[in-house]
Amino acid sequence: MGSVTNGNAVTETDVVVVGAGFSGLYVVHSLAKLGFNVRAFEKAPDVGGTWYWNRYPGARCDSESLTYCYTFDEQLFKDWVWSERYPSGPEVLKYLRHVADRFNLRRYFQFETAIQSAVYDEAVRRWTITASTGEVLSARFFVTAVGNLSVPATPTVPGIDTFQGQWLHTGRWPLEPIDFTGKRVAVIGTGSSGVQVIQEIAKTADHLTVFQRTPTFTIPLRNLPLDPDVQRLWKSNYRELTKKSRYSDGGLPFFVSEKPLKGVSAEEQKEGLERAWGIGGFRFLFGTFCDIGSDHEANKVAADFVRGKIADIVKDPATRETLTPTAYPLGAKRIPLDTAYFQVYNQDNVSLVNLQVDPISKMTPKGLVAGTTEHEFDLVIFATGFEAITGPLLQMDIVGRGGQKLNDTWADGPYAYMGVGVPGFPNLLTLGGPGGVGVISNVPPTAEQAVEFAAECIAYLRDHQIDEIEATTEATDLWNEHVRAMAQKTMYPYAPSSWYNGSNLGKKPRPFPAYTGGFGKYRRICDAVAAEGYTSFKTHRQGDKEVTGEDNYKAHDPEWYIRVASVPSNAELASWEGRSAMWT
Ligand code: NA7
Repeated sequence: MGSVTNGNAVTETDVVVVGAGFSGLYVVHSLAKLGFNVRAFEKAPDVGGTWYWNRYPGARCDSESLTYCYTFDEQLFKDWVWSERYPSGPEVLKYLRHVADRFNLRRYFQFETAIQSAVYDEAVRRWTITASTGEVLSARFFVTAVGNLSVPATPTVPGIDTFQGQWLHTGRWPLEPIDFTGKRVAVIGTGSSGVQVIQEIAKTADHLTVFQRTPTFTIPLRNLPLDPDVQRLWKSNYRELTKKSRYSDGGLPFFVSEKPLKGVSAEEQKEGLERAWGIGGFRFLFGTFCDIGSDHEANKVAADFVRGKIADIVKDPATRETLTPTAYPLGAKRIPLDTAYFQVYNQDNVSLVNLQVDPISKMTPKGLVAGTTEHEFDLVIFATGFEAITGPLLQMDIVGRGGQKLNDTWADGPYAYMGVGVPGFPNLLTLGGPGGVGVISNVPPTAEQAVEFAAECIAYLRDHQIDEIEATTEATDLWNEHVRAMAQKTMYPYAPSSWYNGSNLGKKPRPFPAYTGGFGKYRRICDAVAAEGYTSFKTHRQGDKEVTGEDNYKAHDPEWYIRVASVPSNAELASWEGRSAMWT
């Protein structure tokens, strides 16, 4: 449907969505099913979100395959066959393409198109959205499904343009494969991407030099071909496991220990940690002892255990010392999972540079200078991470009420009421946004919850003739306070540099941007807000002269959040399961 405004053709639609990753695909599917006109935009030539771009060798998800997929459609879950315990990047991409085909979702998307600006028109309570093609849209709702790790951060290194070799970022890897054989390669960065790519490049490069800023803890991945019996068993327990993961702390249906490490003997501590080390994955953090993430003494025992493993592997004492993290607790920074990360430093073709001693000052035609040494390379790889959380949102010029820019609103750090609504930006829904659980919980179930909350909210507003919804400053302030108080009980504030708080970009750390009370509890809070008819938001009913929602909301205090965040009863879980039928 089109109309003409001010001489320019303006396409009218109910909702504009940005992004074709896990959230984007599902929100488009959900809104279309609910009868809305949806237009969706994606910069990449196809679906996949961050998995479209992160094609570096060794790229792999560190959530297990059977948990790294949608659960909204039982048949989809049962039909798709995963090949390994953890999915490789290409396998995740193949899965998302299958989802797009299966539900015929590409028809809603315009690919290779960025949203350049979104300006809220208060007079008509709609967003005016401009795409890079020049198309202008008018939409009641603007839904961002842009992911938290999608805009790569490449440091500004003087002289980068003079380098005569090739340089790449792991988050924007070219489509054609790169052969490292016979090459002198640099990798800068030792986060999850760095650890994965280092392990691969070390296999074939003539020489690999790793430039490390902060030493990292890693936990073994223990990847394997996925046992068909395990996959069958899992699928036959689809309902039970899905329910568990939807109410779990991290979006994973695994056993979570309730036993404190400090409550058992040193032998039992060692035995529990050793067993989990053998199983691999994040169960090391959740399935061993419940106080590793909250008690500094317990954390130190687990961290010492990991440091002991590094000492067992790395032979050269100086390299071992540089690689061993000592300045922050285990889990304060996102822990990479590895296959043979520390082992590569025993190879003759791998060397390590400690950037805390020898910082990079410039790139030259031949390579780069760290400290007083010029290192020569054919290929320099930046595994330096992302402009996390805010990057993709601030790339769009989002302007709310009274000309207020999101860029300015978030100058001291990003925030959103329950991760989804920013005061001053009505009818903008930020899926997986700051203040939600997006950055610390398993992505697909988290994305499903965010989508279901947003889609149900938009449908509720339509059914109640409400044309505007906005997070209030009061409720948002209280929510932020609650989020910050919860984060103080964790190890996250003790990270020296972290993409969670933006300090990875050399900026002043911002408040921790996620709700750490657990995904299940967060879901309960969102459900309660929905059940109350979104009264903690301001709303405006069509035809009313003014925003009557002003006195319509009640700002929830932390006590309210804590109360509704109690563990659900089985009866409640069963009724939730019934409700989820609308999504299948
Ligand atoms: P991360 O986890 O942000 O890691 C980036 C790495 O690059 C990390 O080791 C950084 O050191 C290092 N880095 C960043 N900027 C620089 C500069 N300017 N100079 C030297 N080194 C630098 O990104 P990843 O892509 O590995 O992983 C992101 C997430 O994807 C991961 O957490 C999973 O959730 C999936 P630092 O530690 O900050 O000192």
